Amino acid sequence: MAAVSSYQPSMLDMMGGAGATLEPLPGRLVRHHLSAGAWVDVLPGFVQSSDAVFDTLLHDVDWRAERRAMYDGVVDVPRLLRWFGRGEPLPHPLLTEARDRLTAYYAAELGEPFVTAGMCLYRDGRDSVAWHGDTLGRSSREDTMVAIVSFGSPRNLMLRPRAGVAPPGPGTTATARATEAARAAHAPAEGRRLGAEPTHAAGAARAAGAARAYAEGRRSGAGPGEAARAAEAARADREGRRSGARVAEAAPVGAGGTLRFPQGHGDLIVMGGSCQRTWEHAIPKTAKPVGPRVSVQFRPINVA
Ligand SMILES: O=C(O)CCC(=O)C(=O)O
Repeated sequence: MAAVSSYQPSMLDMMGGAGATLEPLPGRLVRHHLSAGAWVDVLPGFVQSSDAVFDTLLHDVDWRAERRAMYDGVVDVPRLLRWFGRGEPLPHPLLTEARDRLTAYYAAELGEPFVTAGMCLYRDGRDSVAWHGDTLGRSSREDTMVAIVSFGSPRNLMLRPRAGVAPPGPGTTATARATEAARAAHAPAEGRRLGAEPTHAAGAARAAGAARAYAEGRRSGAGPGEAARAAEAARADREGRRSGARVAEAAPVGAGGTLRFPQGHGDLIVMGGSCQRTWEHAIPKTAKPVGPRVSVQFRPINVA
Protein backbone atom coordinates (compact mmCIF):
# COMPACT_ATOMS: atom_id res chain seq x y z
CA MET A 1 0.00 0.00 0.00
CA ALA A 2 1.23 3.46 -0.75
CA ALA A 3 2.47 5.55 2.15
CA VAL A 4 -0.22 7.67 3.75
CA SER A 5 0.02 9.93 6.73
CA SER A 6 -1.39 8.49 9.94
CA TYR A 7 -5.10 8.71 10.63
CA GLN A 8 -6.46 9.64 14.05
CA PRO A 9 -9.36 7.33 14.99
CA SER A 10 -12.47 9.16 16.12
CA MET A 11 -13.06 9.36 19.88
CA LEU A 12 -16.49 7.75 19.54
CA ASP A 13 -15.03 4.79 17.72
CA MET A 14 -12.30 4.40 20.31
CA MET A 15 -14.78 4.47 23.17
CA GLY A 16 -17.46 2.34 21.60
CA GLY A 17 -15.40 -0.13 19.64
CA ALA A 18 -18.67 -1.34 18.10
CA GLY A 19 -18.88 -2.46 14.51
CA ALA A 20 -19.84 0.01 11.83
CA THR A 21 -23.54 0.66 11.36
CA LEU A 22 -25.66 2.56 8.85
CA GLU A 23 -28.09 5.32 9.69
CA PRO A 24 -31.51 4.98 8.06
CA LEU A 25 -31.97 6.95 4.83
CA PRO A 26 -35.72 7.71 4.73
CA GLY A 27 -36.52 11.10 6.19
CA ARG A 28 -32.85 11.86 6.83
CA LEU A 29 -31.38 12.80 3.48
CA VAL A 30 -31.53 16.45 2.58
CA ARG A 31 -31.95 17.32 -1.09
CA HIS A 32 -30.40 20.39 -2.67
CA HIS A 33 -31.90 21.28 -6.01
CA LEU A 34 -29.22 22.86 -8.18
CA SER A 35 -30.17 23.95 -11.70
CA ALA A 36 -31.02 22.26 -15.01
CA GLY A 37 -32.54 19.26 -13.23
CA ALA A 38 -29.46 18.48 -11.15
CA TRP A 39 -29.65 17.78 -7.44
CA VAL A 40 -27.59 16.41 -4.56
CA ASP A 41 -28.79 14.54 -1.49
CA VAL A 42 -26.63 14.69 1.63
CA LEU A 43 -26.56 12.72 4.86
CA PRO A 44 -23.62 13.44 7.19
CA GLY A 45 -22.77 10.43 9.39
CA PHE A 46 -24.50 7.82 7.20
CA VAL A 47 -21.88 5.31 8.37
CA GLN A 48 -21.36 5.30 12.13
CA SER A 49 -18.31 3.84 13.90
CA SER A 50 -16.54 3.57 10.59
CA ASP A 51 -12.90 3.45 11.71
CA ALA A 52 -12.60 -0.28 11.04
CA VAL A 53 -14.01 0.17 7.54
CA PHE A 54 -11.52 2.95 6.86
CA ASP A 55 -8.69 0.82 8.21
CA THR A 56 -9.66 -2.02 5.87
CA LEU A 57 -9.87 0.36 2.92
CA LEU A 58 -6.47 1.86 3.68
CA HIS A 59 -4.62 -1.38 4.25
CA ASP A 60 -6.40 -4.20 2.43
CA VAL A 61 -7.28 -2.62 -0.91
CA ASP A 62 -4.75 -3.13 -3.70
CA TRP A 63 -4.58 0.54 -4.61
CA ARG A 64 -3.25 1.41 -8.02
CA ALA A 65 -1.28 4.43 -9.10
CA GLU A 66 -2.12 5.58 -12.61
CA ARG A 67 -0.43 7.82 -15.13
CA ARG A 68 -2.30 9.65 -17.84
CA ALA A 69 -1.40 11.59 -20.94
CA MET A 70 -1.85 15.30 -20.52
CA TYR A 71 -0.88 17.93 -23.08
CA ASP A 72 2.50 16.80 -24.41
CA GLY A 73 3.49 14.61 -21.46
CA VAL A 74 2.40 11.87 -19.10
CA VAL A 75 1.62 12.77 -15.49
CA ASP A 76 0.80 10.91 -12.27
CA VAL A 77 -2.89 10.89 -11.40
CA PRO A 78 -2.92 12.67 -8.02
CA ARG A 79 -4.70 9.95 -6.05
CA LEU A 80 -4.74 6.16 -5.91
CA LEU A 81 -7.56 4.22 -7.51
CA ARG A 82 -9.39 0.90 -7.43
CA TRP A 83 -12.47 -0.05 -9.39
CA PHE A 84 -14.75 -2.88 -8.23
CA GLY A 85 -16.81 -4.08 -11.16
CA ARG A 86 -20.10 -5.94 -11.22
CA GLY A 87 -20.06 -9.00 -8.95
CA GLU A 88 -16.62 -8.30 -7.48
CA PRO A 89 -16.71 -8.68 -3.69
CA LEU A 90 -16.21 -5.40 -1.86
CA PRO A 91 -13.44 -5.22 0.74
CA HIS A 92 -15.76 -4.76 3.74
CA PRO A 93 -19.30 -6.13 4.31
CA LEU A 94 -20.49 -2.72 5.48
CA LEU A 95 -19.89 -1.41 1.95
CA THR A 96 -22.04 -4.14 0.46
CA GLU A 97 -24.76 -3.28 2.95
CA ALA A 98 -24.45 0.44 2.14
CA ARG A 99 -24.73 -0.24 -1.61
CA ASP A 100 -27.80 -2.43 -1.08
CA ARG A 101 -29.45 0.14 1.19
CA LEU A 102 -28.87 2.85 -1.40
CA THR A 103 -30.27 0.62 -4.14
CA ALA A 104 -33.41 -0.05 -2.07
CA TYR A 105 -33.90 3.58 -1.12
CA TYR A 106 -33.53 4.97 -4.64
CA ALA A 107 -35.26 2.06 -6.43
CA ALA A 108 -38.32 4.06 -7.53
CA GLU A 109 -36.36 7.10 -8.62
CA LEU A 110 -33.33 5.40 -10.20
CA GLY A 111 -35.04 2.30 -11.54
CA GLU A 112 -31.91 0.14 -11.39
CA PRO A 113 -29.37 -0.97 -8.77
CA PHE A 114 -26.04 0.54 -7.84
CA VAL A 115 -23.61 -2.03 -9.19
CA THR A 116 -20.02 -0.82 -9.31
CA ALA A 117 -17.82 0.73 -6.64
CA GLY A 118 -15.06 3.07 -7.72
CA MET A 119 -12.64 4.00 -4.96
CA CYS A 120 -10.18 6.88 -4.59
CA LEU A 121 -7.49 7.25 -1.95
CA TYR A 122 -6.36 10.83 -1.37
CA ARG A 123 -3.12 10.37 0.55
CA ASP A 124 -2.92 13.98 1.71
CA GLY A 125 -3.91 17.50 0.64
CA ARG A 126 -1.82 17.28 -2.53
CA ASP A 127 -4.11 14.60 -3.90
CA SER A 128 -7.21 15.78 -5.70
CA VAL A 129 -9.62 15.25 -8.55
CA ALA A 130 -10.07 18.04 -11.09
CA TRP A 131 -13.38 19.41 -12.35
CA HIS A 132 -15.29 16.79 -14.31
CA GLY A 133 -18.63 15.04 -14.66
CA ASP A 134 -18.91 11.26 -14.72
CA THR A 135 -19.80 11.14 -18.39
CA LEU A 136 -18.17 7.95 -19.56
CA GLY A 137 -21.02 5.71 -20.61
CA ARG A 138 -24.75 6.33 -20.34
CA SER A 139 -24.36 9.25 -17.99
CA SER A 140 -23.28 11.41 -20.93
CA ARG A 141 -26.89 11.34 -22.19
CA GLU A 142 -29.14 10.06 -19.38
CA ASP A 143 -30.01 11.16 -15.88
CA THR A 144 -28.43 8.88 -13.32
CA MET A 145 -27.04 8.83 -9.78
CA VAL A 146 -23.60 8.55 -8.22
CA ALA A 147 -23.57 7.92 -4.46
CA ILE A 148 -20.33 8.70 -2.61
CA VAL A 149 -19.47 7.57 0.92
CA SER A 150 -16.39 9.17 2.49
CA PHE A 151 -13.99 7.81 5.10
CA GLY A 152 -11.09 9.49 6.88
CA SER A 153 -10.05 13.11 6.77
CA PRO A 154 -12.63 15.67 5.68
CA ARG A 155 -12.30 17.17 2.20
CA ASN A 156 -14.53 19.52 0.23
CA LEU A 157 -16.55 18.23 -2.69
CA MET A 158 -17.10 21.24 -4.95
CA LEU A 159 -19.83 21.54 -7.57
CA ARG A 160 -20.26 24.09 -10.34
CA PRO A 161 -22.55 24.38 -13.36
CA ARG A 162 -21.03 23.49 -16.71
CA ALA A 163 -20.57 26.15 -19.34
CA GLY A 164 -23.98 26.96 -20.76
CA VAL A 165 -25.88 25.88 -17.66
CA ALA A 166 -27.42 28.45 -15.37
CA PRO A 167 -25.83 28.86 -11.96
CA PRO A 168 -28.11 28.35 -8.96
CA GLY A 169 -30.75 31.03 -8.91
CA PRO A 170 -33.97 31.87 -7.09
CA GLY A 171 -36.10 28.82 -6.66
CA THR A 172 -33.42 26.41 -7.80
CA THR A 173 -31.44 26.10 -4.61
CA ALA A 174 -34.04 25.49 -1.98
CA THR A 175 -33.27 22.61 0.30
CA ALA A 176 -35.98 20.00 0.60
CA ARG A 177 -36.32 16.89 2.71
CA ALA A 178 -36.15 13.98 0.32
CA THR A 179 -39.40 12.52 1.54
CA GLU A 180 -41.12 9.64 -0.17
CA ALA A 181 -43.56 12.15 -1.68
CA ALA A 182 -40.82 14.33 -3.08
CA ARG A 183 -39.04 11.35 -4.54
CA ALA A 184 -42.22 10.01 -6.09
CA ALA A 185 -42.73 13.37 -7.77
CA HIS A 186 -39.47 12.96 -9.65
CA ALA A 187 -39.65 11.14 -12.97
CA PRO A 188 -37.92 7.73 -12.83
CA ALA A 189 -34.54 7.74 -14.45
CA GLU A 190 -34.77 5.98 -17.66
CA GLY A 191 -9.49 9.99 -18.06
CA ARG A 192 -9.90 13.30 -17.72
CA ARG A 193 -9.68 13.79 -13.98
CA LEU A 194 -6.35 15.29 -13.21
CA GLY A 195 -5.42 17.65 -10.45
CA ALA A 196 -5.68 21.29 -11.47
CA GLU A 197 -6.84 23.56 -8.67
CA PRO A 198 -9.82 25.64 -9.74
CA THR A 199 -10.10 29.29 -8.86
CA HIS A 200 -13.28 31.02 -7.87
CA ALA A 201 -12.46 33.88 -10.20
CA ALA A 202 -12.19 31.52 -13.15
CA GLY A 203 -15.45 29.85 -12.15
CA ALA A 204 -17.18 33.20 -11.87
CA ALA A 205 -15.95 34.35 -15.25
CA ARG A 206 -16.97 31.05 -16.79
CA ALA A 207 -20.47 31.05 -15.31
CA ALA A 208 -21.04 34.69 -16.16
CA GLY A 209 -19.82 34.03 -19.71
CA ALA A 210 -22.14 31.05 -20.01
CA ALA A 211 -25.07 33.07 -18.78
CA ARG A 212 -24.24 35.85 -21.23
CA ALA A 213 -23.97 33.32 -24.05
CA TYR A 214 -27.44 32.08 -23.16
CA ALA A 215 -28.79 35.57 -23.00
CA GLU A 216 -27.34 36.30 -26.41
CA GLY A 217 -28.73 33.06 -27.86
CA ARG A 218 -25.26 31.72 -28.61
CA ARG A 219 -25.70 28.43 -26.75
CA SER A 220 -28.25 25.71 -26.63
CA GLY A 221 -28.72 22.59 -24.52
CA ALA A 222 -31.12 23.56 -21.77
CA GLY A 223 -34.77 24.39 -21.71
CA PRO A 224 -36.27 27.86 -22.04
CA GLY A 225 -36.57 28.12 -18.25
CA GLU A 226 -32.85 27.71 -17.95
CA ALA A 227 -32.21 30.31 -20.63
CA ALA A 228 -34.46 32.80 -18.88
CA ARG A 229 -32.75 32.13 -15.55
CA ALA A 230 -29.34 32.50 -17.13
CA ALA A 231 -30.36 35.75 -18.77
CA GLU A 232 -31.66 37.04 -15.45
CA ALA A 233 -28.46 35.94 -13.75
CA ALA A 234 -26.43 37.78 -16.38
CA ARG A 235 -28.53 40.91 -15.89
CA ALA A 236 -28.17 40.64 -12.14
CA ASP A 237 -24.41 40.17 -12.52
CA ARG A 238 -24.17 43.32 -14.59
CA GLU A 239 -26.28 45.26 -12.13
CA GLY A 240 -24.43 43.88 -9.11
CA ARG A 241 -27.62 42.52 -7.59
CA ARG A 242 -26.47 38.94 -7.18
CA SER A 243 -25.38 38.05 -3.68
CA GLY A 244 -25.04 34.36 -4.48
CA ALA A 245 -26.23 33.31 -0.98
CA ARG A 246 -29.26 31.35 -2.07
CA VAL A 247 -28.52 27.82 -1.04
CA ALA A 248 -28.82 25.92 2.21
CA GLU A 249 -26.16 26.39 4.89
CA ALA A 250 -24.50 23.12 4.00
CA ALA A 251 -23.72 24.34 0.52
CA PRO A 252 -22.34 27.88 0.70
CA VAL A 253 -22.26 29.51 -2.70
CA GLY A 254 -18.93 30.81 -3.90
CA ALA A 255 -18.36 33.04 -6.87
CA GLY A 256 -19.93 31.82 -10.09
CA GLY A 257 -22.39 29.53 -8.36
CA THR A 258 -19.72 27.15 -7.07
CA LEU A 259 -21.03 25.02 -4.20
CA ARG A 260 -19.01 23.42 -1.40
CA PHE A 261 -20.12 20.22 0.33
CA PRO A 262 -17.67 19.21 3.08
CA GLN A 263 -17.32 15.40 3.20
CA GLY A 264 -16.27 13.90 6.53
CA HIS A 265 -15.82 10.41 7.97
CA GLY A 266 -18.95 8.34 7.21
CA ASP A 267 -20.73 11.07 5.22
CA LEU A 268 -22.91 10.37 2.18
CA ILE A 269 -23.55 12.56 -0.84
CA VAL A 270 -25.60 11.46 -3.84
CA MET A 271 -25.44 13.39 -7.11
CA GLY A 272 -28.57 12.85 -9.16
CA GLY A 273 -30.78 13.98 -11.99
CA SER A 274 -28.76 15.65 -14.73
CA CYS A 275 -25.86 16.40 -12.36
CA GLN A 276 -23.18 14.50 -14.28
CA ARG A 277 -24.12 16.16 -17.58
CA THR A 278 -24.96 19.67 -16.49
CA TRP A 279 -22.68 20.19 -13.48
CA GLU A 280 -19.09 19.33 -12.68
CA HIS A 281 -17.55 18.25 -9.39
CA ALA A 282 -14.03 18.29 -7.96
CA ILE A 283 -12.02 17.59 -4.83
CA PRO A 284 -9.52 20.48 -4.83
CA LYS A 285 -6.05 20.23 -3.39
CA THR A 286 -5.63 21.85 0.00
CA ALA A 287 -2.66 23.38 1.78
CA LYS A 288 -4.21 22.40 5.12
CA PRO A 289 -2.53 19.49 6.89
CA VAL A 290 -5.03 16.74 6.14
CA GLY A 291 -4.61 12.99 6.52
CA PRO A 292 -5.82 10.36 4.07
CA ARG A 293 -9.38 10.14 2.74
CA VAL A 294 -11.04 7.31 0.87
CA SER A 295 -14.15 7.87 -1.21
CA VAL A 296 -16.34 4.98 -2.33
CA GLN A 297 -18.52 5.83 -5.33
CA PHE A 298 -21.46 3.57 -6.08
CA ARG A 299 -22.78 3.76 -9.64
CA PRO A 300 -25.27 1.91 -11.83
CA ILE A 301 -23.80 -0.26 -14.58
CA ASN A 302 -22.23 1.55 -17.55
CA VAL A 303 -21.86 4.82 -15.66
CA ALA A 304 -18.35 6.06 -14.92
O1 LIG B 1 -13.63 11.47 -4.08
C1 LIG B 1 -14.71 11.94 -4.35
O2 LIG B 1 -15.55 12.21 -3.50
C2 LIG B 1 -15.06 12.22 -5.79
C3 LIG B 1 -14.47 11.23 -6.73
C4 LIG B 1 -14.85 11.51 -8.14
O3 LIG B 1 -15.34 12.54 -8.47
C5 LIG B 1 -14.65 10.52 -9.18
O4 LIG B 1 -13.89 9.57 -8.97
O5 LIG B 1 -15.25 10.67 -10.25
